[in-house]
Amino acid sequence: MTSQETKQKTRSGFIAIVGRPNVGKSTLMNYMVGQKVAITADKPQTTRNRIHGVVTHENSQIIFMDTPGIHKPKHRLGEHMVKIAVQTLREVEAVLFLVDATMPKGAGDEYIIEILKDVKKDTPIYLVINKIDLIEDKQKLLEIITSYKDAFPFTEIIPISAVKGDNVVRMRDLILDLLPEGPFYYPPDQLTDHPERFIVAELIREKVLHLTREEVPHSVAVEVEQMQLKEDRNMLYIHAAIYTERDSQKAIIIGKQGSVLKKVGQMARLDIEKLMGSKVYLELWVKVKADWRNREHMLRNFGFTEE
Ligand SMILES: Nc1nc2c(ncn2[C@@H]2O[C@H](COP(=O)(O)OP(=O)(O)OP(=O)(O)O)[C@@H](O)[C@H]2O)c(=O)[nH]1
Ligand SMILES: [Mg+2]
Repeated sequence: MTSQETKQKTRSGFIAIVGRPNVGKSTLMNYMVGQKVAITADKPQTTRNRIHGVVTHENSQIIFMDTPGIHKPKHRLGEHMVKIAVQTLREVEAVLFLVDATMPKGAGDEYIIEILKDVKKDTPIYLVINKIDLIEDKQKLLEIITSYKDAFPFTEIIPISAVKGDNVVRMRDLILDLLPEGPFYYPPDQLTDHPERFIVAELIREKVLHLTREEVPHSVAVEVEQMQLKEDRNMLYIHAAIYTERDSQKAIIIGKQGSVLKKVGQMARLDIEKLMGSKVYLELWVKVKADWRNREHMLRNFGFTEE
């Protein structure tokens, strides 16, 4: 083999990121990718789909698969979400099982560990202890490590901070080392599998998540109905509908004299402009679709299909 041929060999692999809701899976993936490809929020069940985050480094490509947090589902949407997460474990090069350093190992984590026992033999499974920036007493970290060590033979235990980036590059390098020879699945400049339309809808949903509380954020789905670039004015026109389940939730999302909806629009517009690199005109509607999270055809319509 000539040195030229050696040089052109590429390596690649799919890496699953799983864990309970709110532990920082999407934050970690965004940090790795270097751009927001998945929305994040200080609320459980933010991510609802599997989202690829592509990291191309020299002759290697890692495809991270961010997944919905594994939880006890209360409606069909939740069932879909958990199914997606569990299915992701089937064909991957390695698994990152993320936990929150500020929380002791609970029943939810133990449930996931049981699922991990069914992962194909010889697949490296890393325990990634996230949010270590919030831990002052290092003894606490040791206690967490011990409690997990006894529960499963993890390939390695890696404490990180996905927000600060502590230890994240080291973890990326560990993953790069285990990639087998394989093709690039994405062009090197592509960062995610979802179209811009999906990310736009997610960014709008993220703002609703940030600005509302309790059941309201979870009752929301966003559909981009129209997205059109008016070349002459270098302006992207976007019409999107925010679906919710009840009139009372609709009223909260709109807010007094439209104040909440206005804020959602302003914040989302800034993010979308950053993403698209053009000026954005964003028009939002709030609509009610009773019990959509339990209605199969609505779920399909919003893109929560079996894969
Ligand atoms: N302090 C601190 N906060 C973090 C860290 N990583 C994530 N967070 C915060 O934790 C919250 C949840 O983060 P997400 O990335 O949305 O969590 P997730 O695991 O994707 O959640 P789901 O999609 O609901 O399953 C957000 O408020 C993040 O800013 C970290 O390393 N340190
Ligand atoms: Mg997430």
